[in-house]
Amino acid sequence: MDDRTKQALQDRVPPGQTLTEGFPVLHYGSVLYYNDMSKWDLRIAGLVEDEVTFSYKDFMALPMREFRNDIHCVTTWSKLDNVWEGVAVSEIMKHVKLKPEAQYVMLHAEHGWNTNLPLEDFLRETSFLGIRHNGQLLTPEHGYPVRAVVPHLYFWKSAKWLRGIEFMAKDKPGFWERNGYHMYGDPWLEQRYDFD
Ligand SMILES: Nc1nc2c(c(=O)[nH]1)N[C@H]1C(S)=C(S)[C@@H](COP(=O)(O)O)O[C@H]1N2
Ligand SMILES: [Mo]
Repeated sequence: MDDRTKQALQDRVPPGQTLTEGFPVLHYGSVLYYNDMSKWDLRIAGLVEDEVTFSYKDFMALPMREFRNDIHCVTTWSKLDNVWEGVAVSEIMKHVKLKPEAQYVMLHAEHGWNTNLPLEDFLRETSFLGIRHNGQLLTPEHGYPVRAVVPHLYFWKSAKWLRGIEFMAKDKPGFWERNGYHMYGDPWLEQRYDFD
């Protein structure tokens, strides 16, 4: 690798992060294994005119496309050049009419795990609900069947085993945020923890 290529890669790595080639598995609690997708749904609720629920079949019929990104975990690993397939958040939002007070989002996963982020970050064109990573269906460990991916924030905001999207007027801490992680989590600003 020449120096310019090396520098170009290095410019994609936020401060305090180290590149990994693997795909570490990180979460609180146990991995979910589904055997009956007829019981799975994704519920869109909170400050919406009408709640929307996607069954697994409905969800899988939504338009999917490829996304490429770099991901940055707060525990200091970064993984470049991920190739995903998923549903753009903008595609989901075609089915949802937000109330004007909606400013924040809570992503709800299985086991009551959740994470918060501002609405505008959720709505970025780089945010999506992923079903495949590097050509493979998500494994149970990585959030099968559907995980959020919000690549411009630390990877803890990318909820695995996603089951709900809740729109809120005010920010509210999710699971790790209640346990000292930063409310926003910008990797370029090293917004890791919020202890004072
Ligand atoms: N449902 C759920 N999603 C989660 C977590 C979790 O504990 N539960 N952990 C987050 C954290 S801290 C990270 S770093 C990433 C890790 O995703 P990976 O295991 O696919 O690498 O998932 C995020 N999504
Ligand atoms: Mo993490």
